[in-house]
Amino acid sequence: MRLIDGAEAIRGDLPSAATVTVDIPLGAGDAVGTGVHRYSSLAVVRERLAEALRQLADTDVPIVIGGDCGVELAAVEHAFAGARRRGARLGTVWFDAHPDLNTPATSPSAAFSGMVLRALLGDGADGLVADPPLDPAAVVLAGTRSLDDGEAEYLARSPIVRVDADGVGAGLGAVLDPLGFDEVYLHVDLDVLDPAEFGGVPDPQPFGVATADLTAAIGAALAGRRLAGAAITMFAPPSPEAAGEDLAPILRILSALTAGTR
Ligand SMILES: [Mn+2]
Repeated sequence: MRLIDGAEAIRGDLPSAATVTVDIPLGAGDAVGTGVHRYSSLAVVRERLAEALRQLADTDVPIVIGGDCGVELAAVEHAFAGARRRGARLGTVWFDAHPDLNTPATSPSAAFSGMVLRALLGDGADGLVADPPLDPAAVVLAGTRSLDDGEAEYLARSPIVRVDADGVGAGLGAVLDPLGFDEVYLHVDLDVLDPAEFGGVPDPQPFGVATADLTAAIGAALAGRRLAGAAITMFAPPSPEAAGEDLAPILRILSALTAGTR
């Protein structure tokens, strides 16, 4: 429920003419034997978000406001399909304290939010995986610092590029330049930020990124690369007062992202 409060708080500061609301099922949903908690609801969310994104013009750059990271399945697939149509090479930058690389078999929680990047790479429950999958060599993890065992094992044999929290800043451009992306998708889980600067997330992790460094990194990612899409996820304020305090950094992040849409 806090994630709903968070999304509503952000919506209050967005221009209504440029905002589309995607209703999600209110029921908890069922795992239907997949090992993914709330699978049936997640499948509906994916479908509804994909449909809302299909209504946009090819030149529109959607910024999806979560919700948890699970929204990224439809959001990144949409950006990837657009980049393919444009003949552009798309890179995905995952600003997140967690890599979200579990499968139903490795996940300690069965929460899809911790599996969504792996699902985008093609591994996961039928009906909740990207087809075609992303190329792992076109994925950059930025600010990741909390890995489950299965995720660490997967990363050890994956070409995914990793940038530590200390490396998230204007220097991200130097990491991205040799990778040759024409366009980028920017995933921003707010828990990439340091808890001292931002508290309103369900699973805060110490030693995170300063807001100023994150906005500098977004600017660097968008220097010479088109923004194909973005998302801001995991805003879960414990109270309306706390939501008000956390809105300032969120608006700075949104502003850095939308600078790439102009
Ligand atoms: Mn996270």
